[in-house]
Amino acid sequence: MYSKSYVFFKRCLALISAIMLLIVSMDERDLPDPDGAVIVAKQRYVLEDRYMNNQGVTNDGMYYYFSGQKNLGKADMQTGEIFRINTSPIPKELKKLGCNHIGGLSYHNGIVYAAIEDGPDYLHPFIVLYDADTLEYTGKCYELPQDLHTEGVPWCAVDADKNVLYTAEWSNAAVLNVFALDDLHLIGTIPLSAPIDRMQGGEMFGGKLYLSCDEENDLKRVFSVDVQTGDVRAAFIRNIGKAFEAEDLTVYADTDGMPVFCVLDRGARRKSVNLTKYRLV
Ligand SMILES: [Ca+2]
Repeated sequence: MYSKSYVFFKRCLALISAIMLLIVSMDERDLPDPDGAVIVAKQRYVLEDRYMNNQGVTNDGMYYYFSGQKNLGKADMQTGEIFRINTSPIPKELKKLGCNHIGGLSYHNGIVYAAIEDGPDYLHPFIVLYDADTLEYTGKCYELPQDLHTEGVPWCAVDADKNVLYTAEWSNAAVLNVFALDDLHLIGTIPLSAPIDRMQGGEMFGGKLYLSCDEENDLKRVFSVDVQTGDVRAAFIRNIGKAFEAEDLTVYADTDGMPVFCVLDRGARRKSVNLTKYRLV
């Protein structure tokens, strides 16, 4: 049996949460529509939930995996509810090196690949592997070449078809870095047809790498990269405004096999974290 005070506390929390969700939805009511895509759903996270998922997102078709700066979370894709968290996932040996920030995530074959960096020094970029079931550290982590990640490693994306993982410089990246998925050794680089700035996260779908970029304008476009040729295109324009900070994205196939893009943003004045779902038009 729960005590009366606990029940009262939970009811107060639910009420505050409902009020916050109302305020946030009012703040966002005048946002313009996206170009090249339509919004099909939006999940808003407020109060303590927004600390669990303000950096990274990936999915396995059934669950979302989220990162905050210092934690991991797992949520049901049907409800969006976060039901499992790991509040101390950064391995001790990485903390000793100054690693303090979990960025973008990418799921493959029961493993969540996490980009972890050591700001503001950015001397030790790592990819750390977590058990997707438990969110616990698997004991496997790989330090990446620092000269290819001079501003840290804000994201990573697994390409299961090619058995590789991609990263890039955060600012004005001219190439994608390509690592073997088995042991994360550097295979090479893919020159991009145009530099991409402020990349916050990515995911593969249909042979293309899709990237969420925190552009310093109101567009906040999602770009696609053909990983065969390095050809860069704007996939769609989100039009969410400078007040939002674009974070990682993930993609899944709908019942017709078409992509659904789920993009994380920190909302205006960071009152919420939004997971917005888009379909291409
Ligand atoms: Ca991702």
